[in-house]
Amino acid sequence: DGSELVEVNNYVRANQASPNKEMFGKYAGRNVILVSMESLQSFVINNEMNGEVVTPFLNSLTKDPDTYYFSDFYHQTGLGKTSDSEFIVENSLFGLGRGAVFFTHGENTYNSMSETLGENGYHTSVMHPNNKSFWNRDRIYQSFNIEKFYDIDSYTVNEGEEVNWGMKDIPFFNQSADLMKDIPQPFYTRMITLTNHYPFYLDEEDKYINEYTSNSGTLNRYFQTVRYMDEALKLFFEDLKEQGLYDNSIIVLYGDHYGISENHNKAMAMYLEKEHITPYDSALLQSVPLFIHIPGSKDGREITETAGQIDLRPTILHLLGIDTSKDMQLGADLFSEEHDGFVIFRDGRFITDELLYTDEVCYDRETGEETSIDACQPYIDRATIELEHSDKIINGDLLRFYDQKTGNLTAGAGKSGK
Ligand code: GP9
Ligand code: MN
Repeated sequence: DGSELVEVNNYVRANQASPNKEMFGKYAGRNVILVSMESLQSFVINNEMNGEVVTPFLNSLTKDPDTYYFSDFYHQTGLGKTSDSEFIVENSLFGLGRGAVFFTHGENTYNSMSETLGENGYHTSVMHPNNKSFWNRDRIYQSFNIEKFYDIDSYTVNEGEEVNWGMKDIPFFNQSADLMKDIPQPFYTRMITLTNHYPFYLDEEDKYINEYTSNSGTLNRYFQTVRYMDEALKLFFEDLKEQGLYDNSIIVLYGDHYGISENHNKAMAMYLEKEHITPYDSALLQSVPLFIHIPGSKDGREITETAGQIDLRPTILHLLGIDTSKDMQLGADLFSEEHDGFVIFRDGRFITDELLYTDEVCYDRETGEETSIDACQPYIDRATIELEHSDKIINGDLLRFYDQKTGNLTAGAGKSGK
């Protein structure tokens, strides 16, 4: 019932991270282009595979004066995979521990980032060349108040432009940049790539590097599809410049979730030159890259703060100068001095700058040695509370009772609890 909202609201209000004064509003009015990079994990960044560079373009961004590169950033998804990452980014809440929230709670009331940006004069859209009803997107995007969904029907898939689950990334980005030029500015668009998807197949002409040489065909092909996506991103930046959209935009790139499951641990161990992949290693392998690319900023650098997808929404809104102090969010602005280096996974694992918790064991992050559970306990408690609060909001459809503009709890909330 609505009374749960009182408790959740108190927690969220008490735990807000105030924006970084220098960054707040620094890029007000810019377009925001988010790119969800399918199955991209951090282990390929600035790494080689049998002597070949895997992500030359993204590697260049890690050293780019206009890019904040977050190297200790993690996905927080569960079974909802891409859709969970979308949910987290839009709402700064977790997905659910069972099933996919996109399917189970598509009709809830939400205060999505799209809705907030819409209220602030932005045109909002998603670009993804797949059937619109996949993951129930068409339905929940209405609940998110996303103005336009450029689904497969907005694209022309020519002969040879399809692989794995849909349209190849290069023509996708190319046609998307064309579509973007006709969107009223400022706009917020969220693009979802598809080529780097299991089972990671490619046509011969799209293979820029060789396969890897382990016993896992999946991991072997993964390097090639990642390399292809990297090329597509490079070309997309060029398209944006050609369309005159580059200078006035913020481009945020992040991995949606892991691509290589624990079924391929033997092959991963070989690649990472380890004896085997431990639970401690597996948790760290959930790192996905995040790039916040701001043309002209000249303030770019690597940021090693431990963080997760849940932090994106307040970070982006604050860069645009939009206050989130009344939002029902569980993430924190990545540029805030009050951001805690702490990321909670959907399954209860967590990582801080000093600790790592998995399989009910507390590890020293630095050494990988087991340490006393007492060190982890405060974080275990906090992870439990935050996951529970998120679940309560979703399962109780509690945002029905919340007015984000005023921060007031409305009709029904709290009444039955008093
Ligand atoms: C489907 C695409 C992939 O449209 O987003 O979904 P995933 O299997 O990665 O969740
Ligand atoms: Mn995905």
